[in-house]
Amino acid sequence: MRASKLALATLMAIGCLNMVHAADAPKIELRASDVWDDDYPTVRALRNMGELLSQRTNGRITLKVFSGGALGSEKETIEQVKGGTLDMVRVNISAMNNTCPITIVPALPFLFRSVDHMHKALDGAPGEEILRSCEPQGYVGLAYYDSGARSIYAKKPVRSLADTKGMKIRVQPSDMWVSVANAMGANATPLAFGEVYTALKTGLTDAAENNIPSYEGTKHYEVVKYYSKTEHSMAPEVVMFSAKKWATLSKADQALIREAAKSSVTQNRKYWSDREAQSLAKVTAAGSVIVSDVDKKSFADAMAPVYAKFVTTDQAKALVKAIQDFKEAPAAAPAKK
Ligand code: GTR
Repeated sequence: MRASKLALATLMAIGCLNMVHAADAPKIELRASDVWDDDYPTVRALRNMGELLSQRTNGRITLKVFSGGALGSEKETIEQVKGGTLDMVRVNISAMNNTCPITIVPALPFLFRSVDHMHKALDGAPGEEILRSCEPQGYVGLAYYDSGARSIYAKKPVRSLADTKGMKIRVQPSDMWVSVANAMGANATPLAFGEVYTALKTGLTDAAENNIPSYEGTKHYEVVKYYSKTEHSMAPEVVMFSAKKWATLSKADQALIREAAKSSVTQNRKYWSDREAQSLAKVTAAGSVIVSDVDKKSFADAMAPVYAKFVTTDQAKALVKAIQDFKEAPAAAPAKK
């Protein structure tokens, strides 16, 4: 009896100490940026991460999400994160390619065999290594969000490599992406995301490439009608934290932030699959043509120069191999009767 009273008193004392500590710990008001609108799966997931952080710290750590590109383009905001004037950013991983070259790996054409392969490789050791490799450049990688597969959309159908010859294709501002378009025989037009609608409308570019939710969410489907399923890349979205700010946080807070980011991934995957279906329904109802009979092999076979040019370091080679060799977990055996 005496012993259990003592144990209870000790527990209460520890609880009080924790409360004092939590009350003493400074409030942390984090800011994050995303170019997408409030209802896009990435922004919803960031909000989800913020709610988790507030809940788990009784409101001590909060996260304000600036959506719709309010703080600038992807290029501008990743620079702010590096400088420490912004805490966090969600961008497509391709936006990081020139700054932290190892991020080229998951954006490489025809690397992932399926969405499941992509999830398992990114959830596993290769994904973790890439997230942790950008610290010298000023970024702590926290999580990947879904972005499906990217395909080409244009004013005409694209059924094989012959159709992209001479086509002006908008790509993300990344040397690797310029090389991908050139390997397709196209003329690469690197542009910031926000400039693509006008570029398609004015004919500065004939085509662009992206997933269906982006084709729909940007209203590009109003300008170009043919979405051809080349599915040439599954470059994921990524959440990057400022290494400068990170260094000022306690180990416990760093762990809380990492965990909240990881937890938001599950929500994001659900938001993503819902949005893919909704976007597909919306663009087809508006008259877009989804071209499925694409000779993907003709594109995949043309990508050797991209790998030769960008997979050059031992680390990049080892990661590509690890991802290619990555074994998806075998399907669960049927339960014995
Ligand atoms: C989208 C992505 C954006 C942006 C865009 C692009 O899929 O969600 O963050 O990177 O692609 O092509 O610029």
